[in-house]
Amino acid sequence: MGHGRIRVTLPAVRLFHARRSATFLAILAGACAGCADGRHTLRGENQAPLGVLEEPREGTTASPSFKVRGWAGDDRGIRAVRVFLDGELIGLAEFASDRADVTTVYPLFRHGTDRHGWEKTVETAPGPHTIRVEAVDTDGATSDLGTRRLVVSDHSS
Ligand SMILES: [Ca+2]
Repeated sequence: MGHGRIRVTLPAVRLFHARRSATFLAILAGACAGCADGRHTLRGENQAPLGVLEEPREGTTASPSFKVRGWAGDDRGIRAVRVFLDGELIGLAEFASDRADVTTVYPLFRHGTDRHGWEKTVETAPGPHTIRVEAVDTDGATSDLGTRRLVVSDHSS
């Protein structure tokens, strides 16, 4: 008594998989932190975003001002590409370049444009740093696009 444990029986789980009604999922989302912040993609058939952090490469040496670059796409659309420096959100990347190579492989991501290449200029102090990038789709689902460790040198190159 008083453990606060919830018992889920197998028939209930089967019912969940059998009936993915919007109402039922809304109730479930309210009870699940992962659903509420978009880490899970249980709502309907939305797919989590896809993409790659292409630059910088792992272990590289960069100048105090360097570019973070990659691409992102989604079945319904990308809302934002978030850039984290040493675990802190420092801003959003901008969609700055056309990536027909991406839309050729993933026509579903096109949404009338090839502009799926994103970039952000990062300025930071010399020393070791970690860059992490994640994409958020229009439904709020997030995907990790990659993490890179690099060393920032004390002079521009
Ligand atoms: Ca999506």
